Amino acid sequence: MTEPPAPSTLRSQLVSSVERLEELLAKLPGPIGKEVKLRIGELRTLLAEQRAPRLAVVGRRGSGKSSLVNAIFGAKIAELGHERAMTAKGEWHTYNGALGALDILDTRGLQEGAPPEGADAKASPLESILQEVKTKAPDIVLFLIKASDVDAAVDEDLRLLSELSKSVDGQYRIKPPIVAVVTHCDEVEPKSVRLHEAATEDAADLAEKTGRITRIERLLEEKIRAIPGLRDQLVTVLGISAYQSWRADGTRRADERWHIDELVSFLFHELPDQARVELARLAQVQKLQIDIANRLTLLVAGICAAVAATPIPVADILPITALQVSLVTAIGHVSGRTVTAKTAGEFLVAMGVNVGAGFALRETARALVKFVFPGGGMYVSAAVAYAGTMALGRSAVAYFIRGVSSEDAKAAFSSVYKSVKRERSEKNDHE
Ligand SMILES: Nc1nc2c(ncn2[C@@H]2O[C@H](COP(=O)(O)OP(=O)(O)O)[C@@H](O)[C@H]2O)c(=O)[nH]1
Ligand SMILES: [Mg+2]
Repeated sequence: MTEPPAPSTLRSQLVSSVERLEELLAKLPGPIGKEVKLRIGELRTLLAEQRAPRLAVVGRRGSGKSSLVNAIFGAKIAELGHERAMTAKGEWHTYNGALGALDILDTRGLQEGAPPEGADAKASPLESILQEVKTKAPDIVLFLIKASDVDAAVDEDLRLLSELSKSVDGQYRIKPPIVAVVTHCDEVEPKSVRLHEAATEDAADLAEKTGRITRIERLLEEKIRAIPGLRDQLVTVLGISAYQSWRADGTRRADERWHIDELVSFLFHELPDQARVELARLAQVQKLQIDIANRLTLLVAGICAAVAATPIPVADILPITALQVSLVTAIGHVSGRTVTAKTAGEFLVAMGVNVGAGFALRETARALVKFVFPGGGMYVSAAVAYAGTMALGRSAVAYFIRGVSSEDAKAAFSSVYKSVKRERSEKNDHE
């Protein structure tokens, strides 16, 4: 068995496939080249320029900042501060999970008692945070507050939020989106009602609890919208539970998370493209992974169709096939799996390309030309290239993200191929 390649190796494979595309682009004439160029630009941003999402997290000690990081990863990545403030300094820290990384600016609360160990006693919390904003701009500012604190004075917390936002605007000329998070919602009355097991709870009790949570969300929203500097940046106010508990041996004892996927979806939509693949992958939110995979599929299918419409010899069609292999690799990557070009080639074989054991990718690519481009002549119609790529993308989503069997993925391939091809041909007949 060979070791799976490191994420950085996979990333560089994605980068080189985008670069190969750019070389191919140089061979395409006029107007087609321009459209393809736009699509490649998008692919480059999504795949080749990937980076960790940068989140500034504002909230008092104990509001659940570290827990939220763990809730997004679904694993114990950040240390919880049960007794003392664990967060030493308000500074950027990269949390690395098995499937990706988050860049977190974890602030310490403004009204801390004893400064945490290692904290710079001279710099005020606000100063140290503003200092960190100079090194990197956050993509999103998260404001965390316990459900039971929303009623009390939150002015100090909102002042910090305001200063942080002003500082980002002043330095980068961007007003960062703000996502307000009401934490510890599981502890809202009636306490015994379990949000994470809502289906088995008494409906009236559950409604009472969620009703209370909604009122807390609205109250916080009013307070934030009352501040002119924050009003327009507020994306949403969302109640969550981030509670997870681990035993000393590292195994998880309890998972009482609630609304974390919803929160991750809000973050996803506010992030720049460069950071979206990373979030969808590390947070394992299927819907977002499918969103990205479908977008990649459309982009690559469009490029393949444009290339097929250009009269170029079959030798140049091979790079298209390599691109389709890259599409499968990229979809595998988004799903959180390690999919090399070889594995992707094997997937294509499983989709119906019959080659002998011990094939080289190059052989697969040749076989594919016949398969994806039935008839396999010198020229391939745009409709066929488009339908083949769409079918590959959809079957890769079914297999790698939804986790269906390879038989079902193959069935998806055939049905998508047929229907897209029919649509495309009809469309062309009417043009
Ligand atoms: N019940 C409940 N406890 C939480 C939640 N979020 C955090 N906690 C607990 O609150 C305490 C402080 O959390 P922590 O993440 O360290 O807060 P931080 O100081 O803001 O980083 C820990 O004991 C957590 O287990 C939540 O949503 N529900
Ligand atoms: Mg903490």
